[in-house]
Amino acid sequence: MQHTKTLAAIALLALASAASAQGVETVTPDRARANFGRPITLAADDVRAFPAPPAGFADARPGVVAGRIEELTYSSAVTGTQRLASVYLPAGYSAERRYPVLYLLHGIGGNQDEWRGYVRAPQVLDNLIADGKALPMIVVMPNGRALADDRSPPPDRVFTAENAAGFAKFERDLLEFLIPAVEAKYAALGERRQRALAGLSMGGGQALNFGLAHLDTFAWVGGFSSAPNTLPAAELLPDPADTRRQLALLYLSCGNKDGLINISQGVHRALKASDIPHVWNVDEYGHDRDSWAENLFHFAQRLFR
Ligand code: FER
Repeated sequence: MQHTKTLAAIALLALASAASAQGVETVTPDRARANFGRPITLAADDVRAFPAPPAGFADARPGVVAGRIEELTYSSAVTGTQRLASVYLPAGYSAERRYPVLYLLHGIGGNQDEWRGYVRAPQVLDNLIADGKALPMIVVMPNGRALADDRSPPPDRVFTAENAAGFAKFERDLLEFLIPAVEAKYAALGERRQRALAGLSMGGGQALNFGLAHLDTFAWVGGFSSAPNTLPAAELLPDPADTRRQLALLYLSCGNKDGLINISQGVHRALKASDIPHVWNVDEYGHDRDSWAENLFHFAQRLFR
């Protein structure tokens, strides 16, 4: 028994040092609990950037034509499997036109259904597009866990190194397999100014890590309540002048009751120190869909302008 424990401790240490070589901490259930429970210290500029959306902004509204959701299947050499993504096509979608594309990434326990189900992204977009406040766009909601078994894990396996590793492996899946599949099947504009990458929590960390590393692919990047998989600022911003030149929009948000807010605060402060223009929106929510639906509302209106 003692031996097993020692081996387990050695394995954990090895994993932890491998992860810290990449600058991010290995997730364990205890660490995640501690991270969510971190003390919150708010600075003077940790405030809302925009007024709250109107009541009902995330509800289906009578008279508003809804977009439709399709399931996209694509094959990935990263996982060696056929993978699924949910794709939102705006009302009136026509292959005679071409649309910008927002890639929207879920959290550590979620999958391709989290944004459309739990967060209500389609209703938010339907209303914004109907009101002329957002441009008609395609929204791709993939499964960001690039593992052969990419099902949402049972609760006791969510905060494991294996699950977190799938989120890092998604970088290549996204760039080499998902984006080409989307652009082959849909009437997508295939230019960096017409591609956005955003996500919530684990997906927020992915969006910052992958988006800022591939500004040749994405000009618009958003991290909502980004998780500890977010790379340290020095790795996110190795060349601030180049980041400043290429970014159309960098959008950061977090709730002021979210124990992970220190991650976003760190990115915001580094951006400020490097004079990189960005949106910093701190609302009154915790780590939950109220914050994510509202921030999608604010972010989507500013895209592709
Ligand atoms: C962690 C705490 C939370 C962590 C990830 C999360 C990688 C992700 C939460 C989410 O996606 O909701 O320590 O480490």
